[in-house]
Amino acid sequence: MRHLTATHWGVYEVEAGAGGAPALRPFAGDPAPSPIGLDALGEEVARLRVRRPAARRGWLEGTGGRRGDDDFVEIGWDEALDRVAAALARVRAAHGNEAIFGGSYGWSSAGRFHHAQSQVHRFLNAIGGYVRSVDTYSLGAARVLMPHIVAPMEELMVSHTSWDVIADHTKLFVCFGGIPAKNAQVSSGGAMEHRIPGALRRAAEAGVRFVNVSPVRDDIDTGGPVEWIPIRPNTDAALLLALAHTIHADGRHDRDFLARCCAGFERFVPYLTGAADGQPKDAAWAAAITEVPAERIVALAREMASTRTMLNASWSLQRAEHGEQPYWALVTLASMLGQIGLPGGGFGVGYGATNLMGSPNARFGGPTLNQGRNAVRAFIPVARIADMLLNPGAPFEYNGGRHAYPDIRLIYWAGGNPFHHHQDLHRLAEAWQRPQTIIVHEQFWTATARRADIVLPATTSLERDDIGFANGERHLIAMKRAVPPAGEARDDFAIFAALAQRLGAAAAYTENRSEADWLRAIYDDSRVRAKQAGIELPAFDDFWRAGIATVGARNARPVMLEAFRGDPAAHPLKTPSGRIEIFSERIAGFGAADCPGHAAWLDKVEWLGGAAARRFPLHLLSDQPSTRLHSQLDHSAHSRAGKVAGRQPITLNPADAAARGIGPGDTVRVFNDRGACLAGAVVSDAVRRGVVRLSTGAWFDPAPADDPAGPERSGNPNVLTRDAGSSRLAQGCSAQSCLVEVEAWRGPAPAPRVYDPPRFAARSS
Ligand SMILES: Nc1nc2c(c(=O)[nH]1)N[C@H]1C(S)=C(S)[C@@H](COP(=O)(O)OP(=O)(O)OC[C@H]3O[C@@H](n4cnc5c(=O)[nH]c(N)nc54)[C@H](O)[C@@H]3O)O[C@H]1N2
Ligand SMILES: Nc1nc2c(c(=O)[nH]1)N[C@H]1C(S)=C(S)[C@@H](COP(=O)(O)OP(=O)(O)OC[C@H]3O[C@@H](n4cnc5c(=O)[nH]c(N)nc54)[C@H](O)[C@@H]3O)O[C@H]1N2
Ligand SMILES: [Mo]
Repeated sequence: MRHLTATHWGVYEVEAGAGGAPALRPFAGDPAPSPIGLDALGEEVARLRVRRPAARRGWLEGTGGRRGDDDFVEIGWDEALDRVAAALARVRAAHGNEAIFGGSYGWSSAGRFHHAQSQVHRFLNAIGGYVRSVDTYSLGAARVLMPHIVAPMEELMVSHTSWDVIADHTKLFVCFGGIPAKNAQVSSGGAMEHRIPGALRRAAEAGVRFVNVSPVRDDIDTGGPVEWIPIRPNTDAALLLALAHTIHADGRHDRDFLARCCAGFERFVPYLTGAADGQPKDAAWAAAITEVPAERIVALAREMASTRTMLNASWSLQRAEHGEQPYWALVTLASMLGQIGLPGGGFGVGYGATNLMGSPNARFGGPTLNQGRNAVRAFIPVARIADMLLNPGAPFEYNGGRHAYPDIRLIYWAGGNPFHHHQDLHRLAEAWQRPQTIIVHEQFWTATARRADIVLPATTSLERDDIGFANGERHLIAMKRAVPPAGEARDDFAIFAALAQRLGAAAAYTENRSEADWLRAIYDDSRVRAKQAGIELPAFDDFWRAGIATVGARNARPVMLEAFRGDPAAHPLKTPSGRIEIFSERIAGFGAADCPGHAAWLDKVEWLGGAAARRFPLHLLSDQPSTRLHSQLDHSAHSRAGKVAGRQPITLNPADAAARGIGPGDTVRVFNDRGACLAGAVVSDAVRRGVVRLSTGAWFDPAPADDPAGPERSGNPNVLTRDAGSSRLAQGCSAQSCLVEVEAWRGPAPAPRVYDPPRFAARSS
């Protein structure tokens, strides 16, 4: 029997394979299916499952020990649930719910009911609340900046001009950071029809000229020629300012658009021309910062002003120190070009970052689990977790406000992997020793599971019923259980229901509904919202029987900000002026020197033009991995096939490799003052000189306690990245601002150990 299952990286068909065991096949309805999930039922994946509840011995026996070094002891479910409930009750009684950190950031799985982050938030709300995290690692700087100057990121993301409009109208498409089809493999909830490879090909065939401004060449593939402008990382704001300078100096800025649709242009001009600070932001100035020749900058600006031009910034640009600035500069330049709201012109913020941007499909609010109300007000910007744990009570700034870090005694994590996603992991490992109790639900023995006090085994999507839905996709998927749970794994929902029962909150958490009741309820809610948006979804039973529901493609061809451009008074933006804010009084009023009132180039701690580059002369890009989603399925055959000698590949330019005596396939040590890791060398001129690329997601595998100075062994870039906010405005993750050195590793190299299942200790008492 065939059913469908949804993952973030695509829909798969579950069929009987050899010997009758279920096997996964690509979804026939997908024009470019992703291989990421095909091995999800493989032996390599199964051997790392968490099969029984397990407790850290020092925590279980009250003898201390260190998270990360200690043994685990397997225990029964009843004891595990009793101990977790008791730990929660103890912390609430002694310190209140303000001492529980339940941010639990992470992508978890695609199904919308068993969405672990929603489940853990709903559970913690049912028992009195928790300290939450705001924003995302994806879009820390942009999510805070963009609502002040144009519109919330969520709104922009779902309203990008569609790819068919681009093919018909765009003449010049300038992307900053490519349009990586590797990233568009995924969409939160399930990329069901992978559109980007075909869309790029059709646009190129229709005559769109693509220019890629990026430290790497291979983050776009249109099947045709693409001009590559190999910019220094983190300097896009300077280039964008110089493009704006040229357009202004030529008098080709669109005065009508600036007057009708924008606010504060006249307050930005003195900075642009240098009247304010003596430094014109001209092409010669930017050439020294960006290493893009001044003539190319001037010529590109003139091309932009004379033809229908789309500008796009990858999300990576804002995951950096002062990551707000390239986004603000992009919007500023697009406003000066005056093509915002015209078919094929204006700007995009993340074409290619996931499958969503540029989708033509109808929009409606899909099924989601209501998380309830949080009675605790304290929060942190998501990437400030180590600061919070290390500095309880310390002040921090965020979006114009002053706040204090809460004093956390208990961490609850389900559906995320902080020892994947956070920066400066050695610092996080220290901060992680502070709380009394750390509880983790996991499917696999990840680095985070290995640093918990108690790990509760969670089922995978293939082991439970759920509904797959993602913004901008054409289908809802009835995800039917395909295999029995591994070992004693339970659904997150079942685990929380049992805990809520012990804590007297069962009714608040479950509303006396079973899994089946919930699936029907969240589908029916969504069906009402769909109807309001003019979309007819089948009744739940028909949907479940058919296994899929298809939402018709809408006929309209979306153009971002079209209505606003047509009549800004009738369709004002949600900014203070109702218009695009080239100067923001509000942000200027926050008084943060690292995010002034208009787009600016600001010097950085770690970039190739700064003093730090004398010791660490290579800029590390830790981009998203092509062979997996973050750390998920890193142990699968597909991800492993992408490794070099068992480690994450690092790509070096031939000149940088030769200068260090490094050849393809060599094991190298990548290091800076924060840490070191081993990686496998790939030598390619697809990365510019001075830049190395080490994609994220190799499982964190630090040297053992008996070799404290040894390097991390699987190639995890987050032992190197800097743990600092993008600015006092947004406090976003700034992983892309990181300098390193690389050297050949001579002699035998320690093999990664993290892909071996843990060995369990016996209980001493
Ligand atoms: N250096 C650097 N670091 C980065 C980035 C970067 O560009 N550079 N990117 C950042 C970005 S944008 C992001 S979004 C983050 C991603 O960081 P995360 O979202 O934390 O990474 P994942 O590996 O997807 O972690 C999800 C975890 O949830 C588990 N899981 C899946 N389904 C379930 C479930 O149903 N129940 C339970 N209990 N667990 C489940 C998986 O096994 C996995 O361990 O990383 C960030 N880190
Ligand atoms: N296969 C796969 N796809 C994914 C993910 C995954 O883990 N695996 N993660 C998903 C998630 S959670 C997110 S948030 C998105 C992230 O999407 P992005 O943040 O856009 O992804 P990255 O791969 O980090 O970067 C995109 C490109 O930007 C380039 N770049 C980096 N720094 C600079 C710079 O300073 N200037 C310029 N001009 N270019 C630069 C990089 O070299 C890279 O080629 O991806 C999503 N897609
Ligand atoms: Mo992300």
